[in-house]
Amino acid sequence: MSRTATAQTPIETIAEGAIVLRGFVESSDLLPEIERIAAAAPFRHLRTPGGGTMSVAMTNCGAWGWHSDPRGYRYVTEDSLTGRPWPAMPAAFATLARTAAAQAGFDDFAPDACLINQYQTGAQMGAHRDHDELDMRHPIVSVSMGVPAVFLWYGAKRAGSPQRFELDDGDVVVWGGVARAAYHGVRKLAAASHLLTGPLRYNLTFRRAY
Ligand code: MD3
Ligand code: FE
Repeated sequence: MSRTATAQTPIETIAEGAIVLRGFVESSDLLPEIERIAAAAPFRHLRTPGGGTMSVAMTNCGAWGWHSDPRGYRYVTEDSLTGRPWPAMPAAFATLARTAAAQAGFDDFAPDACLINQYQTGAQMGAHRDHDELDMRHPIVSVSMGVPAVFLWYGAKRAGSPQRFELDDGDVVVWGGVARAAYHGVRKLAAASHLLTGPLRYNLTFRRAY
């Protein structure tokens, strides 16, 4: 693991193309926005093409929202629960994503989608790649809040035993270049309590879908 000191943020490289900005955000600034978004577009457990139901509950903000149902995975402009457009992406969210991406050398990142994942105790995300976006040259910025999780990094192939990294409250990761296409997942969330979120973990992923 390498560390590059900058004036503001220590940058860790966890894999080629993937940098972690530890404690880059104050989750108390973001959680009220998440509550506001969830009041308009509630968290829900999406169904998958394979016939299952995701253990992670999801909602979105921004022009496009990630959606899964028995027909497949795709980005949609309307929330199927409410029939309304997704809540707008707060300006502070877009600025945070742009600033974090710039730290990794991606200038002018302009996300048009923000998936909000809510993990309860025992929720997990199996190994997958994010490839529903049109232009994979754009990075993805992820923000972790609340209870820490163990992130699993498989790399170019799903096979083999993954590397593990802890993602804590306030950590931001920028995934670009060769890391953008890597397989990754999240281990079953352990029972724990965070001052601001209780037993929950939240993760924001900022993407450029179109
Ligand atoms: C690596 N979310 O929503 S964030 C997802 O913690 C997702 O909720 C996880 O994977 C979570 O798709 C992991 C870290 C992350 C996000 C996107 C990536 C890692 C990534 C895209 C490419 C490679
Ligand atoms: Fe992912």
